[in-house]
Amino acid sequence: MSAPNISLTLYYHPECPFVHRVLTTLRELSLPFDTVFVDLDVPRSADYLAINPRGTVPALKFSSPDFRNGKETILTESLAIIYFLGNLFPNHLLPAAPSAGVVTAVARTSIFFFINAWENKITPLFDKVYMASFGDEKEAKEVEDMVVGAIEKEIDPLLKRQDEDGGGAFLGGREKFTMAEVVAAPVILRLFAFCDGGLLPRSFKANLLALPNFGKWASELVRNESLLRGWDEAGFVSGSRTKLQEFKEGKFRPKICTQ
Ligand SMILES: N[C@@H](CCC(=O)N[C@@H](CS)C(=O)NCC(=O)O)C(=O)O
Repeated sequence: MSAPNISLTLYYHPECPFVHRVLTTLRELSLPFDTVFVDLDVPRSADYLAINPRGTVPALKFSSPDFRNGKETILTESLAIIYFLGNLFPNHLLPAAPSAGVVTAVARTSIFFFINAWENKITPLFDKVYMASFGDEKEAKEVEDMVVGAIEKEIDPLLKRQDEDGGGAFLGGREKFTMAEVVAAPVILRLFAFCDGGLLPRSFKANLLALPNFGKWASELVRNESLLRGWDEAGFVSGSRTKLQEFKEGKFRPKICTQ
């Protein structure tokens, strides 16, 4: 089965890692979509709050003749949006539907387990990573130890190769991204960019890459074409450096991505 007849509009901001999950999913699935930019530096308009009362991006508007006679429907929250997209038709991000039996059920469950661990144990730490790039060396080192420790404990064991796995780089030894990679990749990309750009210690990236399973996985992950399309690493780093300078001069208060 191929992609259904559906029209998709993504409300986005280019720097947002949660939006980046949705963009990566749309590209992995080769789904056409329109975009609407949402300015996060100003209060959200009444029009946007009608779309997403939380005021956050991403939000996805869709319509299809197959659903409510083509009436427009809104989805919010990155995990809900990518889950919806991943269920539109059979694809590599989620193994085929549960009717396929125990093997497929286990495969889907391992992806769900990974996403659950990432969202509960790792995503909340990234506000601290962002703040550490504005802080001093001691603070950066503390955050490095905390994040590397959490990834080693919660994530690295989930990436250990099992007997039944394939030989590819991604979860379950797959050759292509699953939804687990889609969820984690945008913040790993940003964290590595901060380290390479001198906004966080280089040891932070080196220690993550030294983890037995996470290291190889993450180094393959950040090469994915759907993830990198339109990604302006130099612009991201220089924009962050400017904000850091403004922060040090007391002119800028960082806005924190809320969950
Ligand atoms: N849990 C949400 C988080 C979305 C989020 O925090 N987006 C940030 C941008 S990265 C945002 O819209 N911030 C604006 C605000 O909090 O006012 C998701 O997964 O979609």
